[in-house]
Amino acid sequence: MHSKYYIEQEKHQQLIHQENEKDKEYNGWYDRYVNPVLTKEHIPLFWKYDLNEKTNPYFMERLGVNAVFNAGAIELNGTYYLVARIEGNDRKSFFGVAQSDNPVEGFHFWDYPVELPDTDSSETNVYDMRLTKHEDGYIYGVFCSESKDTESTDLSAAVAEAGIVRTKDLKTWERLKNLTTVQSPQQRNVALHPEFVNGKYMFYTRPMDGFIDTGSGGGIGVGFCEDITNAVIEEEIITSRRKYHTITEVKNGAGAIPIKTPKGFIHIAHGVRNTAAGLRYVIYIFATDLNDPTKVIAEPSGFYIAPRGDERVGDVSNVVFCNGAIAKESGEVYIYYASSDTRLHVASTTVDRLVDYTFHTPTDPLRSADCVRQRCDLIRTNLELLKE
Ligand code: M1P
Repeated sequence: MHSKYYIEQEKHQQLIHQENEKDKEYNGWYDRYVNPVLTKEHIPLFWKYDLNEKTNPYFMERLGVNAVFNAGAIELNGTYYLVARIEGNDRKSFFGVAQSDNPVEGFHFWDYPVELPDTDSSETNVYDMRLTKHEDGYIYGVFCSESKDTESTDLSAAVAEAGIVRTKDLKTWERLKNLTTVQSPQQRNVALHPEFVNGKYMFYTRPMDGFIDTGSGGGIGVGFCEDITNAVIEEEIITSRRKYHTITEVKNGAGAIPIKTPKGFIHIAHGVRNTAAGLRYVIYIFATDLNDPTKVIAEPSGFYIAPRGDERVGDVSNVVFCNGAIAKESGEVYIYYASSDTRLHVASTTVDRLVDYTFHTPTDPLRSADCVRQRCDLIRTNLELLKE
C-alpha cells in the first residue's frame, strides 16, 4: 500500500463524517444545509487510484472523477439511499449508490458503482436516474440513455431516450426496453408515477425535437402504458406548460417523483430560461390532482430554489437541478438538488410547508403591471396590520 494512501484516506474519512448544519438563510419554505451531501471528494480512493506503490510510485489518480451530482433518492427501512450521477474525467457518466442513516450527512458510496445490464452497444452515456417505489412492488430507475445521432454529420449530435431498469434492493438491476414515445423523437427527464392510474403505468415525459432543443414540445407531459416491459406511450398530454417570460420559457422537466399529499401530488421540477450569461436552471413547484394526475391544480409563481453563492459556479454554471426527494411518513421532506452539474446538496422542509407554499403562493400574473399590483396588495394589507 502506498504511504500517501493513509494521508488521503484520513481526509476522506473526515469529509464523510463531518456534521452538517442548517444554513442561516430564512425564507420559511425550506432550510438549506451548509455542506453538500455528495461531491467528487466523496468518491472512494480505490475508485480512482492504483494503491500499489510499485505500479503507482507517485500515487497518481489513474481514473479521475470530475463531478457527483443529480441523484435519485429513496428511503428503504430507515436508510437513505442516493443513486448519484458520477461523471468521470472522460465525460462519461455512470451511477453509484451512496447510503446514510442520516438524510443530511454521512453519505458514503458502496464499494462498486452500479453496473447496469449493457444491452445496447450504441448507448454512450447514462445519467439522472429517478427512483420510483411503485405499487407493483418494484423500485424503478428511469434515466437518460444517450447515443450518437448517426444520421447527422454534426459530431455532437445525439439522441436522448428514457432507459428503464428495475430492482428490489438497488443491487440487482433488470434492464427493460427503453421507453418509446410515438409523438416525440427524443426524451429526457422522464419519471415514473408511483401508482397505477386507471390500471396503467403513468410516466412524466418531456417531449423534445432535438437533443438540447425542446422546440415544439410544450412542457412536461404525461403518458400511459399497459406493459412496463415494453413501454410504449402513444399520446403525451402536456401538463406543466412552458410560458413566455417565466422561469420555464426555454424548457422545463420533471424532477423528483411527485409527493402525495392530502391536497394533491406535489412536483419538484426544473425550469430553464435564457440570459445574456447563458441558460439559468431553477427548481419550481406545481401540484396535480389526486384523482386526475394529468390536471395541474396549483402553480406557485417563480422559483422555489435558485442557484445561490457557491452553487452558482461549476461545470455548467447557474444551474440547480433536482431528480430526487424523500418524503418520510413523519412528514419531513428532504430535497436533494445539485448545483451547476458539480455537487449535490440537501434542503429540508415538511409536507405541511410544501402544501402551504404550493397552494398559498400566488400564481404568476405574467405581466409586470399585474405583478406590481399583486405586490402592492400584499404591502397594503401588511401596512394596515402593522398600524394595529
Ligand atoms: O446542464 C443542466 C442540466 O441539463 C439537462 O437538463 P435539460 O434536459 O432540462 O436541459 C440534463 O442533462 C441535466 O443532467 C443537467 O443537469
